[in-house]
Amino acid sequence: MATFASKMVVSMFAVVATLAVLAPTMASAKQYVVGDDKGWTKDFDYTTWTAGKQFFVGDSLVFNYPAGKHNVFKVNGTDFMQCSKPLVGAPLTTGSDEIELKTTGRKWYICGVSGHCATGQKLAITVSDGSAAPAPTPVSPTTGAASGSIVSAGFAAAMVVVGVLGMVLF
Ligand SMILES: *[C@@H]1O[C@H](CO)[C@@H](O)[C@H](O)[C@H]1NC(C)=O
Ligand SMILES: [Cu+2]
Repeated sequence: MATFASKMVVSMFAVVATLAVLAPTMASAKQYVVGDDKGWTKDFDYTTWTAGKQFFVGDSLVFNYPAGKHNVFKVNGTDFMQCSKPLVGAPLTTGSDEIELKTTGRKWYICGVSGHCATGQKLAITVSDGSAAPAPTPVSPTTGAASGSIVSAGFAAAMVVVGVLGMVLF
């Protein structure tokens, strides 16, 4: 026969397991201020700034700069390398331009003010699929990045079933 305490334990299993399923999808989107305190400026090494950062779909970039001094063009890899403005399309110019990363892949941005890109005012990032992110799931029996979340979701779902059964049976 079940005590109140054992029912509590079983219920908590269900709660924890449910959270384990939901946690990866609740992973909050990050907002990256490009260049941090320095913002979007000339003579800055944005390659160093991106080092160690992982960008996922849903995250966003914010380009901060004094409006009028700089701008933000989204360009392709060729234009990025050559620091050339795109033939079509207008730049962002507000001085606090937020760009949501909606798709995966390589993304390139440059300042279109003459000469600025050549000093380093250019940003290249790679955006990954958020669902492939290695999710920190403490109940996961494996540490595999891609399979881990699937395995842990299955494991958590099983724990929910166990939890519900437990509550019904005892
Ligand atoms: C990059 O964009 C420019 C226009 O800004 C275009 O002329 C060029 O063909 C593009 N290159 C690639 C590889 O798509
Ligand atoms: Cu500039």
